[in-house]
Amino acid sequence: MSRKNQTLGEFIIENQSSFKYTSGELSRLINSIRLAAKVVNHEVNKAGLVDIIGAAGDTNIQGEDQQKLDVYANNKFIQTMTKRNIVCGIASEEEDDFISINSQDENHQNKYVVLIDPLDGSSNIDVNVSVGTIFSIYRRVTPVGTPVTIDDFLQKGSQQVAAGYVVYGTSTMLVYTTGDGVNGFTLNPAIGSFYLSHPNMQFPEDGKIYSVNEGNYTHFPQGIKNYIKYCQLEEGDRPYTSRYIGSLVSDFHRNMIKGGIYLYPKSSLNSNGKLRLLYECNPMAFIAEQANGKASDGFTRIMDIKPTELHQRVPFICGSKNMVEKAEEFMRNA
Ligand code: AHM
Ligand code: MG
Repeated sequence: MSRKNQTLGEFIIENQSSFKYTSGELSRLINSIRLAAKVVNHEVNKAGLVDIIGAAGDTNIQGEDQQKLDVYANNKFIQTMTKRNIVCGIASEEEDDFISINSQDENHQNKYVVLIDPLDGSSNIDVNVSVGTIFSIYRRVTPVGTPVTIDDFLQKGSQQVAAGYVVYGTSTMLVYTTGDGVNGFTLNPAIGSFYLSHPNMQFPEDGKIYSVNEGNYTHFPQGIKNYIKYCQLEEGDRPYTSRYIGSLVSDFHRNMIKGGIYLYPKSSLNSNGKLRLLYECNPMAFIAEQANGKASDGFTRIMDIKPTELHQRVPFICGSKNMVEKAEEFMRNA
């Protein structure tokens, strides 16, 4: 039973038994993400002090090299999950190839692989706008005790056992699902604990917000152009409001709370859109579906797409169910 104000640590322990594979391994993994998220949060919050403590590439007063925040976040998440010896493989948006952990040790019994976008929307850091971390967890498909292979990572989103994000916003929140609904935890920075603040999060079935980079309008497919015009039309509860932060996690988070749709379509500039299937779209799609929302590439359910490469990009339409279905209708009829 979850209760408001419960800490994330308590919640993880109490809900461990409701998870169908109850070895405790997944709980340890989520715990390690929680710890790394706190450290990254601390660093992200200092970003505005760059003129005071030194920019990326500088050496700080303790003689340490200052890293770019996305590099820092990447290292921190990878280190935390590697050191605690709880995953067998990691793939990151920041790395060219996947990382196999303890591949030489045949006693290594870990079952999970993690795919992570350590700091999404990082171009927003310099202007003090929210950024996020996105993660996605699968059970390996190759035998335990052997080195992981690409097949462990190229699984359909529907195979995810957990997914979540951290939003470093006005408050820092960790939101995740293990396939049994979506819960959101807010960090109390004074104490350093995440508390259950948003139990059982749900997308409203309808919404009034659309989030898309309209600067690319002329390059969009006709179906998307028509849908955008539909959002702007004065009829019924329309026009909708346009809100686009340019930080997927924040745009998604707001739309889940208020009701809305996020679109990153393909265009004549990017033939598959911009967002990565494995690090961004699948985890957000899993969370969306667990929160009664929907995620599609315009025609196909995101989590049904069979990935063919680690850094694959796909068009992404995600949010309140009725809004996503309406956008799909425009795509079909264009
Ligand atoms: P990144 O992984 O390089 O940070 O890019 C992903 C981000 C998303 O968070 C955001 O929604 C999108 O890129 C914004 O892109 P654009 O500036 O093209 O609208
Ligand atoms: Mg990203």
